[in-house]
Amino acid sequence: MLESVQTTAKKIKRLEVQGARNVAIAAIKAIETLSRETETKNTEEFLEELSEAKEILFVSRETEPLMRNAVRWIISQVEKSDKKRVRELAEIVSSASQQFLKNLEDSREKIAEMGAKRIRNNSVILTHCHSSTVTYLLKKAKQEGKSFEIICTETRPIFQGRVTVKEMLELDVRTTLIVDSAARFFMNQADFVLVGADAITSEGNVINKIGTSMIALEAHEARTPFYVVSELLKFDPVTMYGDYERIEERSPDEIWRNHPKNLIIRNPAFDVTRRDFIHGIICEEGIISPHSVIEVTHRKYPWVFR
Ligand code: RUB
Repeated sequence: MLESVQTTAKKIKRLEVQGARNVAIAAIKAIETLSRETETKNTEEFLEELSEAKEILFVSRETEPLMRNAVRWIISQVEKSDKKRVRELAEIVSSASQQFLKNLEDSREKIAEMGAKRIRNNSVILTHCHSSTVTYLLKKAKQEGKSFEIICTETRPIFQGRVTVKEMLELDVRTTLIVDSAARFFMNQADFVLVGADAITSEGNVINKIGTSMIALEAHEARTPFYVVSELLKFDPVTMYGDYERIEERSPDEIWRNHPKNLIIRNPAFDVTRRDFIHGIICEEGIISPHSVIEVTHRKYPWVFR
């Protein structure tokens, strides 16, 4: 029964599903499919199966609190229900999943509406990696008739920048691709930087694709505003209670296949950008300072802290 969950987890691990939001959506759908097809006979077995599914999904990528918050919330709806029949519990999973997805959709819309206002005609925006939330915001600005330019880093080692580039060209946006190390060279040409997020910590620091923090430092030095575009549900509550956000380390083969023996290759997928370098977080509650992230998340999603 857990096969479909295993398949989704493999796709997430291999980056066939990429970006925090898409990872969360895939995990939610896998949980929903599992509960629709389950052969468990009672509440205990059903909850046990959901818990196993949760573990499989959580280890597929360790720096993905949006996925964890989503799956935890959906399972909590089942746990607090007084229904006893598996079919009824499965229906709860299904409606909770739909509700969560709808909330994600609404958040993305609000983020895009507010963020697009920051884009003026002829703005030049630098971005890193591929964030579906960032590209949705840019699409919104384009639909509003704004004409702007984008500079994308290629994003070694997996080249997610090429995904961004293709989406921008489809929108007919003037697009320039640069190597990651050219970000400082072009920073003075950018009006601002927009990047996505995988995780937001209780201190207001942001974890995103490796290289993001370097770009933030460069933006700071060049006095170019650096914005993070993110749903608040990327907040990770464990960081509030002492744990650090774990940073996924991926295979060295992504960097160099058939590399010389005895060579050490390190391949962290993400890095931490300190709040001091973040101009603002563009989220569903507005454009906020990283300092207020706990307060705003707590007001909007109190259950995250339970
Ligand atoms: C993707 C990445 C994205 C965030 C946000 O890394 O760092 O900026 O996940 O994306 P990877 P979104 O390619 O390793 O998944 O806005 O789509 O949630």
